[in-house]
Amino acid sequence: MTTGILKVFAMEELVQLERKIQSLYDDDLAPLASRFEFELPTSAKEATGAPNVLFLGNHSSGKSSFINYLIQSEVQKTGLAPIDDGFTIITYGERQDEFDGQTVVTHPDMPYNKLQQFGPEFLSRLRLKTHPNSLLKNITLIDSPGMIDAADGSGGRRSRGYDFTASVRWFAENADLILFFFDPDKPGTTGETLSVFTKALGHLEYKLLIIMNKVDLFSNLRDFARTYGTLCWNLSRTLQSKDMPHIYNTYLPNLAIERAHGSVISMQDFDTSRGEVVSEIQRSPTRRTDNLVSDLHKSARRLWMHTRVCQSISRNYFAMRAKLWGLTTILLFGTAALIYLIKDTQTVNAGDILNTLIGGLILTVISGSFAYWSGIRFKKHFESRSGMNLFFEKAFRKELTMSDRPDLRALWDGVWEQTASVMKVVGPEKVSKSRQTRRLLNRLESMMKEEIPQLRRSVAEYHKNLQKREDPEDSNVEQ
Ligand SMILES: Nc1nc2c(ncn2[C@@H]2O[C@H](COP(=O)(O)OP(=O)(O)O)[C@@H](O)[C@H]2O)c(=O)[nH]1
Ligand SMILES: [Mg+2]
Repeated sequence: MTTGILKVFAMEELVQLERKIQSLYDDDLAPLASRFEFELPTSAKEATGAPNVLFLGNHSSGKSSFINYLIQSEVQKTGLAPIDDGFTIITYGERQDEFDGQTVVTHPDMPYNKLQQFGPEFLSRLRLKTHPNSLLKNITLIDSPGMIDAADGSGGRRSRGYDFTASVRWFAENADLILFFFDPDKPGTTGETLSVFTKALGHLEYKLLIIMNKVDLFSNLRDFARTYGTLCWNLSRTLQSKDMPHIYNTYLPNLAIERAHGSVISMQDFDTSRGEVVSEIQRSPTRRTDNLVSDLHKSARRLWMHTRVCQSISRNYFAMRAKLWGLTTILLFGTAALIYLIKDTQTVNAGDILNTLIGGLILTVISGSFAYWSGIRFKKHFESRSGMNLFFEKAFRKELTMSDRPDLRALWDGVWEQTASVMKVVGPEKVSKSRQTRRLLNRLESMMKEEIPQLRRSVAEYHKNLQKREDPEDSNVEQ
């Protein structure tokens, strides 16, 4: 940890960066988003309060013990039997205190009123505890109930009385760091762990640390290797990212079992690993700013793609209409002009004129109906993925001909539904093409090219400086 003054100075730099991020959202993203009816994630605005560290994992994997170790106090109850069945938010307070769920979600100073959506069963198990440990001044810790093997596919809803997966998703989205605990007893994935990994943590892997805890329980290297292998195997089946995450192998020295002849495995590496986890926790304010930059980048790219596809749809729609209605108009005026020209010609009689008129009008009606039908058919594209894909390919033709661009296709995966529903409601006729819109889009592109990378560099620079300034003597936790 840094000394008091440095910490205040350091936090001030982060606050400045967060303000800058917020102003980019408000001044540049929001006006364009509202022109294109694009829903920006609200997470940037919800990110209030101290950075959050969320503890998840099997029951009795050591989550609560790790929290107690961090704040060097028995704040949370621990034990082998499942003790907690709700979430506990642990935050700074001048003295130790405890609040129930109802107070937490209705308190005007606490950023948790959205938790009401999970219902009374959830709230009756929610707690907020305050503690005077100074680590909590900058970081809020969130303990969770252990996973249970609910093989009924309800994501724990039936056995717990509330939607566990959805509540984990809420905490995970708002967390800056997620620690997922496993222990030698359960390196596998129980029904609930599987559901949490796939439904609640999808796309949040970048803030996830996997921890295999209680490694002091291994009596030999063979057991350790077998369990570690099982955990890797199970994770590779459940995690969506292709890269295997780093696994931190840790234990708590005060709880480690004493072996008569000492441990056969050297515990030194595990001590280092625990130190790394603690550093990551202490680094979570920086991580939070980094996550905010990532979120901003994600939103900017999504909005950019949505806007470009909407504009391409509108251009194609008007081009199609111009062609078909143009043809209809030419046919109509052509018929009128022909009749006007031939009406005084001696060789032409009234019957010929009538035939020309009927022929011309039939062609005009056919062309007009075709134009009308094409308009309806055009809008049918908004109802399917394959229909929308055509517009995506058109909007990004230049980029896609140069290379396959899996990054753009992956982005489109997450955007197309919103673009389709906006087009269905707003219609291609009403897409904004004003000069102001073009200016906002250019602005967005330059933000993605210059300001966002610059913000990232500032956060990295800040982190580097922080490490240099760090005073190992002034650590909160023995590592
Ligand atoms: N041997 C050993 N036991 C641990 C360790 N961490 C926690 N425990 C014990 O494991 C049990 C469950 O811990 P707890 O923190 O309640 O787990 P939680 O359900 O994940 O919150 C308790 O009896 C702890 O004393 C560890 O690193 N080594
Ligand atoms: Mg616990």
